[in-house]
Parts: sequence; C-alpha cells; structure tokens
Amino acid sequence: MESTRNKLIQLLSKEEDTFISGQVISDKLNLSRNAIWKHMKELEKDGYKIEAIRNKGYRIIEIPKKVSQNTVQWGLKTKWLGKTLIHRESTTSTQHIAHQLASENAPHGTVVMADEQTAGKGRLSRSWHSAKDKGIWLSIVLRPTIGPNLAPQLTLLTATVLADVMQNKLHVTPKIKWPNDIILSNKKVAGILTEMQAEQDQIQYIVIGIGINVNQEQEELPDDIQARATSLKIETNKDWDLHVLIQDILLTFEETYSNYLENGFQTAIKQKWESYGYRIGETTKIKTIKDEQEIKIMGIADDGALLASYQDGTIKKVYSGEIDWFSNGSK
Ligand code: BT5
Repeated sequence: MESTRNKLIQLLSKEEDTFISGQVISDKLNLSRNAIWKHMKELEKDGYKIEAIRNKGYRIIEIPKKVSQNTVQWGLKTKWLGKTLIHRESTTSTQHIAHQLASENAPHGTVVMADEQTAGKGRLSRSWHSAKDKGIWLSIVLRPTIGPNLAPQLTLLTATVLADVMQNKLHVTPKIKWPNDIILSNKKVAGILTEMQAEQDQIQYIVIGIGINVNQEQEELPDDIQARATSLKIETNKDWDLHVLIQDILLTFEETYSNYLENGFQTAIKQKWESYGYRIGETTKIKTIKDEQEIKIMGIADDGALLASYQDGTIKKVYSGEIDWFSNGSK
C-alpha cells in the first residue's frame, strides 16, 4: 500500500523543477491545506529541502542522501524497471524477499533494495558481506521470454551494465571476470547472483542479485576478503551517493535489456562483454566440479558459456567454474 507521503513525493517528482500548487495537491491527494503543510514539515525532517512560495506552491529542491523508496524513485527515468520498489533497512538477503514476492506474482521489473543484509548470498552457498549503508545490495525480478538454457546470458548482461555505469559515470576501468565478478585494479568490487525458477521449458521468473562495494574504506572490508576486494571509494577516493548510482544502474539495465531482447545476445552483449573481459587471451587455471585445468581464455560463446582452449588443443565451452585469480599457467 502506498502511503500518502509516497504519493506526495511522486506527485512532486513528476514535475521536478516546477512548483505544484497547494490546490492541485489537495485535489489529487484529497488532503486539506493544513495536512499538506504537515506532510511537508515531515519531509523536511526526513532530509528533503522544500521550497514553498505563496501563490506558486511547493517544489522539492534537494532530496536526502540516503536510499529509500522515495529517493530512488525521485527522478528515476526508467519505464518499467523499479516501478515497484521495495526498500528495507535490514534484511537477511534481498534475494529472499525478491523470491517471495515473485512467487506471489510481483511484476516484471520489481526491485528490492536493502541498506544492510545479515545473510547476503554469493554463489554455491557462499556468503556476501553487505555492510550497512556502505554498498548497493539489490535484487531485480524479471519474467523474461527466453528459454531457461539462456538464463546465464542475463548474468553477463548484468555484468556489462555494471561495467558501463562504472566506466561512464565514475571514469574507472572495470573488467569482468567470468561469469559474475566486476574487477577494479585486480580486485573484486561487485558480484552478481542469478537465480531462476523454471518449469520445463519455461522461465517463471529470474532474480538477479547485484552487490557493489561503494563507500567502504580499505580497513572496513572484512579480513577474509581484504586482499581480493575493493570498493568504489577506495578506487576513486570519493564517496558516492547510493541512490544516484542505483538510478544509473536501473536505467542502464533497462536500456541494455531492451537492446538484448530486440537485437539478441550476440549483437547487444557479446562484443561489449569481451571488451571488458578479464584475462582474455591469457593462460590461467579454471576450477570446475570435476577438476582443475590450465586453459587459455578465448572469450564467450553465444549462449554465455566461457570459451576455453585446453592444453590438448581443443576449445570447449565451460558453463560453470571458477577462474583462478592469480595463477599464470606459463609460470
Ligand atoms: C557473488 O558470488 O559474487 C554474488 C554476490 C551477489 C550479492 C548480491 S547483494 C544483493 C543480492 N542479495 C544477496 O543475498 N546476494 C545478492 P560469488 O562469486 O560466489 O562470490 C562470493 C565470494 O566473494 C565470497 O566467498 C567471498 O570470497 C567474496 N566476497 C564476499 N563478500 C564480498 C564483498 N562484499 N566484496 C568482495 N568480495 C566479497
């Protein structure tokens, strides 16, 4: 249920720079002038700066620098992604909430965000550190019209989205380590977790989890990942507004996803992914459930698999595995 406060912010954010008269607000939201004034005072307590001018009305001139449904929705330029937006201060995992909502018919494009996760998930039951207010921890519910076998493409798509936003907005040089890590200065800054609910040949829904370390200092990263993890702040020496980055990610995701549906993986994603690819053309080790082998990374295949050249000269597709960070096979 949307609160009057949310409706008020949505009304004001539609017109961003222009004033909205008390009369219009009163008519649209069925509020008395006095009630409007009280709501405005409450918004100011939440950190919104509101300009009120007699005979003109109200406009928001500054929003608080924190993540909430309102701050992310204010100025969000997407058509469908994040139109249903859920925010929790603390949760076990945004994946859990997204799965729950998806199984209750949440629409395509629902986004769940949290300030903190107490049981953040990585792949294969690994954990994901998600410190309060320090990063972006969000999940997207999608109902794609592709076959379940193509779901891994969405992980690669998401990786190009994160890399594009980092490169274009933060002017850093990201790399994508197959299949789901975003790397800056040889360290992991973000990870992606794609989970699917499918029946036979049909996807019911997919939940894409995105975790990005944003404003941690080096010493704030947990000991067990210190050597291999970084944050956007460590890389750029700057604090970043989480809600603004989330908006950039959602808009870029929506544009990339439309391009993917219209033009296909090969045209929309593959080449871009390879331009960001980590250690492409290099010899390294890959660990799969079967074994660990020395390979040369050739690129990715049209279905999203890794193309690996083995020592016996064969080139094979790898669907699941872990590329070694540091090993160099030729050493
Ligand atoms: C991932 O798994 O990289 C997927 C991460 C997805 C996290 C998001 S946050 C929103 C949504 N809700 C969730 O509960 N999850 C998703 P994987 O490739 O398995 O990497 C996990 C490994 O990365 C761990 O075993 C650690 O070594 C390392 N790690 C854990 N937390 C990290 C962090 N904050 N930064 C960098 N590395 C981390």
